[in-house]
Amino acid sequence: MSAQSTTAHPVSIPVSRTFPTGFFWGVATSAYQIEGAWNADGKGPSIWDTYAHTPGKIRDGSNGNVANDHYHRYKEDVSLMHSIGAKAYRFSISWPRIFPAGTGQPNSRGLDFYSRLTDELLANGVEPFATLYHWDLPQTLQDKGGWQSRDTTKAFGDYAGYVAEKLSDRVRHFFTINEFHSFVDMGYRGEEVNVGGGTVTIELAPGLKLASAQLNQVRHHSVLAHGLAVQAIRAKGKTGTQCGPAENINIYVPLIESPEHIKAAEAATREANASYLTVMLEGKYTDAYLKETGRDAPKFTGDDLKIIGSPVDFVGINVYRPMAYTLASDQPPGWHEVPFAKSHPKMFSSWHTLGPEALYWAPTFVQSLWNAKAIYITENGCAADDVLDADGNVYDTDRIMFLRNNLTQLWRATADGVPVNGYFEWSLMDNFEWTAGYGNRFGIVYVDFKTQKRTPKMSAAWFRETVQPNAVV
Ligand code: PNW
Repeated sequence: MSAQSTTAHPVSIPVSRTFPTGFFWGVATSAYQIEGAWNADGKGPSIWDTYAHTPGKIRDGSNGNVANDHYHRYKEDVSLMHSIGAKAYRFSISWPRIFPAGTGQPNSRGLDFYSRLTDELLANGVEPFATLYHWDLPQTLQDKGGWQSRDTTKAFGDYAGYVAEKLSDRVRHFFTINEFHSFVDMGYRGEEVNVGGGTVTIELAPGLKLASAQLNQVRHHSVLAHGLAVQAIRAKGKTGTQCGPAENINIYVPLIESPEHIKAAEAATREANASYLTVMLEGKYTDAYLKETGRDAPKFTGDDLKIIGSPVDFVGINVYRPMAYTLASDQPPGWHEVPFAKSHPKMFSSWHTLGPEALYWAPTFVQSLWNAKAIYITENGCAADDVLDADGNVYDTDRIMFLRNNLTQLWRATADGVPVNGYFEWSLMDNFEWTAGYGNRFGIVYVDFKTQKRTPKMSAAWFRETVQPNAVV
């Protein structure tokens, strides 16, 4: 076929898979992972400063002291967001920048940073979405028991109310807490994750190994803190300020999509999230959870449950992978988990089993189980072993494959009428990936950590070409 005939009959790409009008296409980051400036302008230490400074905790011996130096380079980073077409940005606020000791006197220089960042975002047409807790607890509070102490829940509510009061004239959406399940289960016990052919253990700060009863109490405190924050934001924020959680939902995916297996996967999902999303959205623990935990169940009052179940404006969910595939079973509890095949494909991170259908079933079940009015995909993305090519590009074919397949499944959910209002790609740029250090690159922008030079990867070009027609093709 000649070049001429190709021109005469160009391949046409039908733009049919469009997302709802006004869909927020965003990118996400978190404070400790990008800001650096760990002790600048009056900031107090957080548990992540302490943990990363402890030898042996981070795989490459690194820490977040400098990270992406975003604290000083935020203008460049916002203009990067603008250039790759992002319409929204989900960032987190570092609690110990605002309250260096967790409670008491606020530090105005800390708040000023987020105020300047917000102004810069709005000037660039990027909508700010702020997360109030992305794991960097003030060390002073950890020294008093951290999330094992009920006092921390009150301190969090007070901090949330203060930030809402100061920023809600410009920030209209707040996420209370990021990934309850991760920071509690991985931080206070360490978690074994099933992957094809084995398990990997993941730990996060503060790196404790609590027994079940104590762990369940920390879980309870995390959702109580969320509820207190929701109430504080309502009390102190401008009218119309919206808030909700950002949880990494444990999603069970039906291996075969027929009604009985779908129903089984939905029931499994509700139970698998009993201590977090289910109690926040139903205002009570499931019978099965209380029975299963028995003597180790959390201690709580009826008032606690009312606070925990405070109505939210939206449900944010982080979706990276299916927790498991399921099939219906005639044995209780009505489903059984199908282990991932040994050769089941994975992405670069040790825990990252590939299963794009999770991005269809997660919002679908959030609506069917809890009748959510609005849903945000607060994180989705993957790490890759990215290299800067001699021609200056990063050809991250694996990430583009991952995003295209995931977003096709998300589109399918919106086409079915599931109210998904936005999607935040994790992450805007390579950053400090917790215990994996700087080796696991999650960005759609490449970062040379020696020079701080940012280079958009091919996936950033792909992202822009998705945002522009508001469709995944
Ligand atoms: C999330 N898993 O963590 C966090 O919110 C981010 O800070 C982090 O950088 C990002 O995802 C990538 O890891 C996760 O085991 C940790 O499925 C573990 C899992 C998922 C997300």
